[in-house]
Amino acid sequence: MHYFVSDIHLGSGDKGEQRRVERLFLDFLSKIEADAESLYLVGDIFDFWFEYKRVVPKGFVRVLGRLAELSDRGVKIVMLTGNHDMWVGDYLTEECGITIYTKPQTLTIAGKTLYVAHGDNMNIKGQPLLRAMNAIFRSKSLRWLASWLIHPNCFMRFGQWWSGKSRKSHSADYGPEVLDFLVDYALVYGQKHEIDYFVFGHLHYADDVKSAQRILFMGDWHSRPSYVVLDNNGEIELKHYN
Ligand SMILES: [Mn+2]
Repeated sequence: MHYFVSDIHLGSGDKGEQRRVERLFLDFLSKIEADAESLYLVGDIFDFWFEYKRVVPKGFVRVLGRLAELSDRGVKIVMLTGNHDMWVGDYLTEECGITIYTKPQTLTIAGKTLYVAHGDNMNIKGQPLLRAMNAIFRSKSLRWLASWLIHPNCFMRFGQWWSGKSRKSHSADYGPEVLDFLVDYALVYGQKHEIDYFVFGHLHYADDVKSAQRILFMGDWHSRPSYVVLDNNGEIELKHYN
């Protein structure tokens, strides 16, 4: 079996909430370990991650330990970074055996072709502010400069504040219309490429869209935990997790 999750946002909320979500995710990892061949972490696993050459953020040790253990046992673990954790370096690869991708991927799994992406930085042509922010956040030289100029305590404080702000923009009640821009993206992309399934996170709204393309959206783990599972016959399903 092949599992996909996104938007765990580890480290967000107060201490109690952080621990609750961490335990929920650990519980999930225990349940899937019996039959998991691979696990895809589709972005925003951490609410804020910025890595220096010799410094990483505090916290999440249980999850990191568990992921390392799964990887040591032969489960393939892949992370596609999200807008909250795009600044990972080599730590998660070296310590936990996780393969990191910073861009959307077309993957062949169980005989199917999947297009897997967090979902940020896509279909934003008409949004100059968002595009500018993306260019700044993704700039390798700015990231390098920041890591030499800004003390980790300052950067973490800023990042955690920024992440909280960004996340609150998700917390309003909204419906499936929030998915439209990624559905549009998939419909256009699917006309030119042979894709069996699209898998996205980012919008914190779980849904299984069955139109001209099959597009699965995973929700966030603070309000509506869900995941996607692909079996070895190539059947895919969105599941809720409580
Ligand atoms: Mn998110």
